[in-house]
Amino acid sequence: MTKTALITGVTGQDGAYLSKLLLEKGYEVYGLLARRSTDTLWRLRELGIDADVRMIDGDLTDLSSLIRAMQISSASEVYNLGAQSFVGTSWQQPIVTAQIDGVGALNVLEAVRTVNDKAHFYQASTSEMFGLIQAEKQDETTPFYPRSPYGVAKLMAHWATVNYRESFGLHASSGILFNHESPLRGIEFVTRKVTDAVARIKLGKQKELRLGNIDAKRDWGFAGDYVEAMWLMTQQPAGDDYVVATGLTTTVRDMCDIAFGHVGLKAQDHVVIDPRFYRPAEVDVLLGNPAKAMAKLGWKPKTSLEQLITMMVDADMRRLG
Ligand code: GDR
Repeated sequence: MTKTALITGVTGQDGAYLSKLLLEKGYEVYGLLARRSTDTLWRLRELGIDADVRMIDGDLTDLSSLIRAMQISSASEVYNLGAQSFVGTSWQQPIVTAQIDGVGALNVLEAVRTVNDKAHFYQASTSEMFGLIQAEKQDETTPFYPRSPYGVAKLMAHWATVNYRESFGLHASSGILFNHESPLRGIEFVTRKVTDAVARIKLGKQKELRLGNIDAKRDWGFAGDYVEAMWLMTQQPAGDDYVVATGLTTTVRDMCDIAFGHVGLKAQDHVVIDPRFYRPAEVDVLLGNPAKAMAKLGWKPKTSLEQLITMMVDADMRRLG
C-alpha cells in the first residue's frame, strides 16, 4: 500500500528536500499551503517536484484547516516543519512566532490525535532550545535555556510533543536539529546571505557584505542529509527525541573564509561589521553530539562544511551569472 505523508512548511528548505525524499520512496506527499501573494513554490520547482506535491490550503494557526488536511490526506506520517524560522525576526514578531511555532505545533498534535492517533508525528525542534547552556557537546540530556522568542516558542512545541507521546501514546518524535543549510536556504540566514554576497561581489554586482556577530559558532550540516534523519525517526517502533548535528563547530568568520576563498577572494577585504545585525541576546556556541541518532537510526552526516558552502556559492554563481 502506498504510504501517505502530510508536510507543513512544505515550501521551505526542509519541506522541499523531505518531499523529494518521500516521493523517491514512493509516498503520496501532501503539503499544507498557506496562500501568500509572493511566489513560494520556487524551491519545489528547483527540485522539479512542484507538480508532484498535492497542496491543501491551510494554516498552522487554524486548527480547523489542520483537521481538514488530516482528513483529506489520510496521512499516516505527519511532519511539522512549518514555522516562523528566522531567529532575528522573532524579537520583532514574538506573538506571531509563538502562535505559529508554539501553538501551531500543538494544533497539529491535536489534529493528529483527533483524526488519526495512529499517525506517526515528527516535530522540527532546534538547537536554539539549548541557547545559553554550554556543554562539551549538546545532546538529548542537555538542559534547555532558549535565548530568543523563537527558541521559547520551539521549546513549547518540543515539550508538547513529548507530552502527547506520554499522555496519549502518540508516535511522536522531536528532531533537535542543529543549523542545516543548502542552496535552497532563505537569504536572511547567514550562510546563504554570505554565499549570495560572495557571488555578487565576484560578479561585480556588489562591493561589501555587512554582517553582525561573526564570532558566533555554529554546527552546520546539509539540509539534504538532515531530512533523512526526520524520515528515519518516523520509521522507528516508537517515537523519541534525537539530536541531529555534525559534531563540529565553526565561527561565522571561518565560514566566510571558505565562501570567499572558493572564488579567490579574501573575506577581510569585503566584510563590514554592522551593529544592526547584532541580536538582543545571542547564542554564542552550538555544537551537537549526534551519537544517539547514529546508533539508533543508523544516520550520519555525509556532507562537510567545505562541500556545503562551495555547493552554495556555485549555485548562487549560476543563479546570478
Ligand atoms: P540561527 O541561524 O539563528 O542559528 O538559526 P542564522 O543563520 O540566522 O544565524 C547564525 C549565526 O550567525 C550570526 N550572524 C548573522 N546571522 C544573520 N542571519 N545575518 C547576519 O548578518 C549575521 N551576522 C552574524 C547570528 O547572530 C547567529 O549567531 C537557524 C534557523 O534556521 C533556525 O530556524 C534553526 O532553528 C536554527 O538555525 C537551528
